Amino acid sequence: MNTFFLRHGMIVIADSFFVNAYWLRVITDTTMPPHKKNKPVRKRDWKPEDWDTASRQNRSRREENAPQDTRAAADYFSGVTANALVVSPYGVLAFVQWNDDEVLCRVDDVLVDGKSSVLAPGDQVLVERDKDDAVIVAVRPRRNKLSRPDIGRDREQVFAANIDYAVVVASVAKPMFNTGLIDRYLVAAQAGGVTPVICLNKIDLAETEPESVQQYRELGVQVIATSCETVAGIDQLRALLSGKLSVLTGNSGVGKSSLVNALDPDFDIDTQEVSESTKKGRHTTTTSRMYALSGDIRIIDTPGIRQLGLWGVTPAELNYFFPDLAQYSPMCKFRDCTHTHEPKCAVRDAVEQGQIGRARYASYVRIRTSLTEDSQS
Ligand SMILES: Nc1nc2c(ncn2[C@@H]2O[C@H](COP(=O)(O)OP(=O)(O)OP(=O)(O)O)[C@@H](O)[C@H]2O)c(=O)[nH]1
Ligand SMILES: [Mg+2]
Ligand SMILES: [Zn+2]
Repeated sequence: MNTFFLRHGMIVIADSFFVNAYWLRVITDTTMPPHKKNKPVRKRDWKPEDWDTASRQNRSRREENAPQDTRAAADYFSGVTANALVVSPYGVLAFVQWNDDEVLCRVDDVLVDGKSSVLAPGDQVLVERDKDDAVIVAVRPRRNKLSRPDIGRDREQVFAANIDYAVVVASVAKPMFNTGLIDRYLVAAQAGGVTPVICLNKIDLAETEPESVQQYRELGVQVIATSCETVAGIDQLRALLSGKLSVLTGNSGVGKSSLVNALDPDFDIDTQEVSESTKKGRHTTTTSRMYALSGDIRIIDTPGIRQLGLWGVTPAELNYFFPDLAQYSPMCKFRDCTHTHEPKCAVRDAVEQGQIGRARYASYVRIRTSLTEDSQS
């Protein structure tokens, strides 16, 4: 729990570092003065493609209110001209990159839901600033995003927006290489419209690469092997990320923050050893934050996540986010085959014949079970 003193002496408690995107609202008239109360706002979804991010319970009601004509809606939202980039949301405040400065802004009420704003690092925003105050009053439609369900609440948490690459960091050891988590991140990236890249870190700790890494290359996912200790692979990662905005995601302790420090030696952000007894990270990074590194690299460091939930993916759709499985599903006897128990299932046959990796199939089944449980709860 963190406290912040505002200019007016008010204390703001910020207890949620991830960003909630349930009520995504855009102001109808972005030229309005920021402090005017009861301004005419319209509750809107972010953009037509994002309507599925609405609360499942409220989805139909919200769709009724949404603009009917997709083109008209896109024009409506694209009217916001951004002049700053969100670096780090912080409850009802947010740091933004404004020209070359980093400025702490208030977030206008229309972009706040409960104790936190709906903003995420990478959001392009309109800031109105006078000599005493800086207020974020509007936000551009998102090109893409990486998100998950907000724990215990039926809404979405977006942890990075408008990103070129989702860098899924996994360590070969300490903590143990975990394909289950990678598979979940790959689904989340595809669901959010983001290109994933796998960064296999801590390669100084193993003689050989884990066998299952090759399957990701075969799926067309770029894999970069790195070590923050020996700096192996860091140049390659730097070249990939140059000129881009990316997000580092993955389990706690895999070395996300260490990679930021390795990419730019001018940085020295907090990192912490993995616990000797549990072999797990200690959740050192507690808030998502964008860094501007040398070499024109912008990168969002995020806190490690133990179990990544998936937002906006139904059990029936999951198949499509596993392209290695999906290529066989048209051959299943039943069109709505879940590939878990049905007879004459081409996917399970392909697993038996070694054409689909068993671990990938196991991930599919595990994720499907969790999505089915979620949709029943
Ligand atoms: N041997 C080795 N250790 C590394 C490497 N990269 C990071 N580490 C160590 O791993 C530990 C965890 O690194 P962090 O960068 O804090 O990990 P993180 O992913 O940011 O963790 P959270 O912030 O908790 O999500 C630190 O002790 C690092 O020094 C590497 O390539 N090789
Ligand atoms: Mg960290
Ligand atoms: Zn099947």
